[in-house]
Amino acid sequence: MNATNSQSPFGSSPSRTEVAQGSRQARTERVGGTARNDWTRAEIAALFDLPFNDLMFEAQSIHRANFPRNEVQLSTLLSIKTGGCPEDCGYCNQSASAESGLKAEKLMSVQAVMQAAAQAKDAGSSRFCMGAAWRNPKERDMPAIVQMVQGVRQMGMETCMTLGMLSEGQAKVLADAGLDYYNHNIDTSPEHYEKVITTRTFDDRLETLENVRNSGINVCSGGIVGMGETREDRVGFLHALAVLPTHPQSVPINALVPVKGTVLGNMLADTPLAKIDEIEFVRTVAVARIVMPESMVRLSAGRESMSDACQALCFMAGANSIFTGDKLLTTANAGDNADAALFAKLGVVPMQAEVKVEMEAVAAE
Ligand code: SAM
Ligand code: DTB
Ligand code: SF4
Repeated sequence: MNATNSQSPFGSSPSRTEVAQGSRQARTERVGGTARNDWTRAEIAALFDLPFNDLMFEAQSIHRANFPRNEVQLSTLLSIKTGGCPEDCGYCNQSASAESGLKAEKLMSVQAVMQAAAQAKDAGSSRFCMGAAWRNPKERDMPAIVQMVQGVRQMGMETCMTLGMLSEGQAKVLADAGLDYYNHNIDTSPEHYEKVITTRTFDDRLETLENVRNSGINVCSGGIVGMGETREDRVGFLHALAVLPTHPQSVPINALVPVKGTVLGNMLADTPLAKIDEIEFVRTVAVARIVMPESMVRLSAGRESMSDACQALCFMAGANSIFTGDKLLTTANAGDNADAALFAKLGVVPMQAEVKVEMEAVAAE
């Protein structure tokens, strides 16, 4: 089974046999063993300050030492429960306090989720990420959630869920169901955090990450750039991730998608200059790659309005995962045809799930 099939616009990716035949050494220049979690803010700030070419060289060197050079992992998102969220995240159109006009919906049926997952697999995705606009899952929702995880796994895709805060017990239930990844972002620096969200604290987020980590599920945690934060906040954001007891296995870097009716969307509409500079965005990706050398770095929301050149720089800076498809959770995404064209231009191919697992296993040795 390939990561792609005949229906995928991404064309051919290395087959399982090719992957098995090409030794890991041929695909990377060195393997793992370089992660540290004693980074200081001053060290991270110094990386941000490097001349751009030096920063890119360092990030690309670390990237190719740890990962296949020209492979990008594909994940597909599905909003399994949209809108009406009691949290007040200033960037989010799913918050009940946003005036974005988004209609609140109930949790999707397991069957409808399976249909969407089958389509994602056909389009070449190796991971299916299911997101719910909840503060936290209720106990009554857990049986359906467990069935969704089991069903998607049976299709041969990796599973990821993002359902808000998770208790120790709920993390265990999801781990037992076979969940591969749980996404819970710290979003920004501890200092900037309270300017964006008031209904749950930065420490609440760290507690959920601890529950997930202790359950054995892989942690996916990152944040958003372009929310009016300072360079110092971007340093503090990456520092908070880099000093976790274990680096998140996956680090999504989102560029704010400004949605009218949200606090931050309105703010950006009033002050267009506040939009993040693309070079500063690429620097953030590069520093993430350097300080978390063995983590997958995902170029997440915001690609739809990003030039091919900016995305190419992000891949050069060490991003090696994207969300595919026309839609993220509720907002537009670049789309498979645009992505396939970009991959062809760059000579990039979809990463196979088993390659990534193999790399992670070696890094952990
Ligand atoms: N409700 C759950 C939670 O917040 O934990 C899961 C879904 S939530 C939409 C997942 C993440 O998507 C957020 O933590 C945030 O980092 C990102 N996100 C949400 N809206 C965004 C936007 N407009 N632009 C960029 N990233 C966004
Ligand atoms: C993440 O860091 N980005 C994704 C995923 N994790 C769940 C979500 C992006 C959402 C962008 C806004 C939307 O489409 O609703
Ligand atoms: Fe709710 Fe998640 Fe949106 Fe925050 S980011 S308002 S928790 S859906």
